[in-house]
Amino acid sequence: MRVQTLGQFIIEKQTDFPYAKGELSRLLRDIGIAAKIVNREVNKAGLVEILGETGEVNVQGEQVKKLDVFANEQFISALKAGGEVCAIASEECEDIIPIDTQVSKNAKYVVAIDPLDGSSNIDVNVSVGTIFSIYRRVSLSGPGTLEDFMQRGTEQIAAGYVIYGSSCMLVYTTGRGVNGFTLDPSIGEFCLSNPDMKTPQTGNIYSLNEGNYLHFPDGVKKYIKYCQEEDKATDRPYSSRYIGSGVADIHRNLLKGGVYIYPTTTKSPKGKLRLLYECNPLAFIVEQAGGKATDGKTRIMEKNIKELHQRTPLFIGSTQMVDKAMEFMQKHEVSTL
Ligand code: AHM
Ligand code: MG
Repeated sequence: MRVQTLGQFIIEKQTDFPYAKGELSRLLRDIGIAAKIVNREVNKAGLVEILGETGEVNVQGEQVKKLDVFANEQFISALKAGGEVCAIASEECEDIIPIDTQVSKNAKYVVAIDPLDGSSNIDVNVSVGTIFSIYRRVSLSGPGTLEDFMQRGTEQIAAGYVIYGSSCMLVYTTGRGVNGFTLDPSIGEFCLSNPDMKTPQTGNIYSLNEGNYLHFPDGVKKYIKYCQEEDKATDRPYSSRYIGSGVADIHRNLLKGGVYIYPTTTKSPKGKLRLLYECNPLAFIVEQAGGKATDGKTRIMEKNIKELHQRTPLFIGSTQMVDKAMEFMQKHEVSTL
């Protein structure tokens, strides 16, 4: 079988965008390169202390960094050096990072990124991820502005995630289906492994942090009970699977069918996850794979965005399962959304 690398695939797909001059392709390539570097560090995370003690990670005289800080710096510097973006928004940074370099003078795009999602899993050898979202700028020239990021999810030009798991995968969409690439460490390239990914319309996995049960809206509580009921026709009870690493949970559900829910809780009345660089890109991918993403009421990608780090509840996954959960939300609405 012919192996197709991410680079080759991107070049072939460039003809899908006759008006584009290759900037988006280069931008995706830059993200792929940063992802490989982050993957290298994630893979040796367990050695950090040992290597740190002997000073070996500090050959460049650098301090041993926490992985999320490292990932943030890698993506920012890859995007800055690539010259295709005029601003970056990151979960790690309070404000946007406007880019004002000679190479980015004519940059058309902005990138919103969660450099290392699933941070509670970093130190325990469990999958973490990166999520990214690309928009065309709305400001006219110069460094990008906050306004460039205040666009609805439906305006995304491309979105993707990287999962640093038992293997490293990059999954992305430009609005023409979803393709997945697995890193072949022997050649150091992402190779097309999951072309035109489609998610099942239904499944038997539900993923949410049940520890928060008492703080969930009634609709979610009732839906959980529905998932646990015995019913042959719908293959219930469903399995409960929750890694606590959004990319990993949603990636698994994308492949196998399932629903991931992060609802409002009394502790987080607006939900926990961020609209711009977590929910919108994941929603774009899942929708492109034939699934659905809402906040329990409204389609995620149609939500208005007013703040960079805006939170939202999230119901995402197989269409029929999201619809069912929303049915429960509507029936037991007390309106916390
Ligand atoms: P993070 O960006 O601080 O890592 O938070 C996002 C993560 C998701 O990956 C995950 O699904 C969720 O938060 C887990 O939250 P909780 O520990 O509250 O269940
Ligand atoms: Mg995150």
